[in-house]
Amino acid sequence: MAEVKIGIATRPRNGYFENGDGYFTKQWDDMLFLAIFDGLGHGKVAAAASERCLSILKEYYQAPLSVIFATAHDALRRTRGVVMGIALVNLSTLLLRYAGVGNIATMVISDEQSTHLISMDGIVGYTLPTIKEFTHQLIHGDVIMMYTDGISSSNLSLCPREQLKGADPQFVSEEILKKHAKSEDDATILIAHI
Ligand SMILES: [Mn+2]
Repeated sequence: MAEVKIGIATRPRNGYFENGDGYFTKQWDDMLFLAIFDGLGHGKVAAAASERCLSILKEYYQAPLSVIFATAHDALRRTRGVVMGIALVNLSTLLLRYAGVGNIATMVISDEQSTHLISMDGIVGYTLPTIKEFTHQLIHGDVIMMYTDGISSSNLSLCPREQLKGADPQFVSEEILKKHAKSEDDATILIAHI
């Protein structure tokens, strides 16, 4: 089975203690589950939605993606809601399945090109779209990068591919958070080397 290296960096909006962003990763058998989510707003209300979402993922990560989103949607109805992206990788076949709702950016960075995976409009807990899964065939050496809108995409696009692919993902995640996080929002980035 592939050895996967994962880096994650997250921090709340400047001046806040509670973080409305969250993440959950899990590896079992030959499966890898990667999720990041962003509770709407910031501070306590966003963190409450985010914590509820985390508890659902911990319980349901082995369920089909559509079931995970539907379960989280029900559980988050009386919260501000979250936007969320979930990537599920079969580490034997390297097939990636992705579903995202709302403003979460997910990219696969290969030697030749970067592929953006599509998230659907909506808010988990408020307006859930029909969940569509997208698939993408990975190869060894690919990098999966997921981040919330607290990271500036336009700045991040300047980040060299060699750095993303070459360096330790935890180091790179922390560097990106330092350089490209917006002071006025919670910010999270996850990088997985497949
Ligand atoms: Mn945000």
